[in-house]
Amino acid sequence: MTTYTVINPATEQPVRDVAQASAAEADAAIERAAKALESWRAVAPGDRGRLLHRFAEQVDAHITELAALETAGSGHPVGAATWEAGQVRDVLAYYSAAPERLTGRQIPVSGGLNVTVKEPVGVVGLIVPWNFPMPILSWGMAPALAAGCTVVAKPAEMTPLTAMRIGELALEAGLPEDVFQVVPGKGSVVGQRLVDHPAVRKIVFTGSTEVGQQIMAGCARQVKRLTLELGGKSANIVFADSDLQKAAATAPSAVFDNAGQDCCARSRILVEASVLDRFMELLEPAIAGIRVGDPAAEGTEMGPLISAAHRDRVASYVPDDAPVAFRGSAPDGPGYWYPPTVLAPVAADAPAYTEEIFGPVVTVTPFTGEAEAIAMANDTPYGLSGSIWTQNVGRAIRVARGVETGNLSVNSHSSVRYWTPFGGFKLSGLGRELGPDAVDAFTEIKNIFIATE
Ligand code: TAP
Repeated sequence: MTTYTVINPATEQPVRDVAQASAAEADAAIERAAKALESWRAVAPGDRGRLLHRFAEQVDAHITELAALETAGSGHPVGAATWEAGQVRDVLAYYSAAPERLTGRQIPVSGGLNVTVKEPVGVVGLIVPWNFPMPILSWGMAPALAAGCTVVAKPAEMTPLTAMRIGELALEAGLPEDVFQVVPGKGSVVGQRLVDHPAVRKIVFTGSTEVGQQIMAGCARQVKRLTLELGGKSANIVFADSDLQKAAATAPSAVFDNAGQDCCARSRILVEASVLDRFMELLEPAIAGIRVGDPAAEGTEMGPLISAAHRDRVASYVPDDAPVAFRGSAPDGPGYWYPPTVLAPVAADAPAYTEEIFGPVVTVTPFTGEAEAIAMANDTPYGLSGSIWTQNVGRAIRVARGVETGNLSVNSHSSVRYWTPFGGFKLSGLGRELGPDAVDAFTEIKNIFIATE
């Protein structure tokens, strides 16, 4: 048996050893999920909803425990981790209402009656990244279970602890055995079995575009259903007529949430040239004011990066001759710390401007006029998130329609709400999660003609 030692990124101390599933153990979990599917899909919709609601309540009763686990195992500030655990509860509660609303249609035909029913797609394989272990687990898990699917979830190797605990809470809430299983292990082993095993009928993958492309190719072999939530390089567009104070004050949250390890990070700030200097004056204190430190301490806003290797990767975007405009602070001593860093001016072909950094590094670049702002925002293979700051409603809508991205905010840095659809354009992904239609993505429509003559 191989094990993985989860490390606390803030202290570099071991937290817990986790047994890694083998390919055979992954197969066994998938086969148990396939068996459990028959009874789970047959549970009356109201009862399935009640079980999901009990699951939500069970999570609610363990928010503090889950948050502490995430802080220790992933380095998330405890306030953020508490919010993330609360999101698992809320997503479960939201989709607990869905089973009774999974209705089909009656379609007029001659000589009979045509009805459609929504059948659960089958066993769902959920492959989760390390950056938001709890919310992203819940985004796939809750609608899949509501649709009557059974779920085998593979957490990221580095951050399995909260998913494993949520798996236990599901059983404590009364979900039948094998309806929701968490199988820790390597992507190349457990993740690959989820992609390759024919009993898995849908993959929900969140992670890098590179691995997502491999997974899509693997799913193609079996015409397996697939949702991909991938990388991003989003723009935060600030027009001269905006509330500059607010735009600058919230820009750090738009990019440095979770130490920038956020697919929605708006890591390119584009500022109308006429207000660039003023914006930079306002941004500097906002960056200096970010409270970076012990994630277990109340009030900490930014913790460490996930690993030493990831910190090295982030640092490689800021070589010694990088145009650092200003920086925030970071603790000394153990922990994978990296200070919030603002780069300006950056060349349009600089890797820091073109590639997803997934760390606390942001670039600031001027633009002139609406058309250039849209062109610059779209000059990336990604299209996940984005923000627009302007007092002109017409411009806000024009620019929002022009930017090729799945999720935008106007005069706000907020990007994800579980009751609204979420997903990407271009290399940022395929399909939408969350919102009222997410359960449909875990069903197949069956069309039945009943002759009356
Ligand atoms: P990846 O390295 O792609 O890993 C994601 C998951 O895939 C992990 O569980 C990983 O397992 C697994 N995996 C790796 N190779 C696999 C394979 N061959 N077959 C099946 N599964 C495999 O991403 P990451 O570094 O964890 O996460 C960062 C990336 O995710 C960023 O690009 C970020 O933008 C993106 N992301 C996107 C979103 C949305 S919603 N669009 C949200 C969060 C993150 P191991 O942990 O064992 O490697």
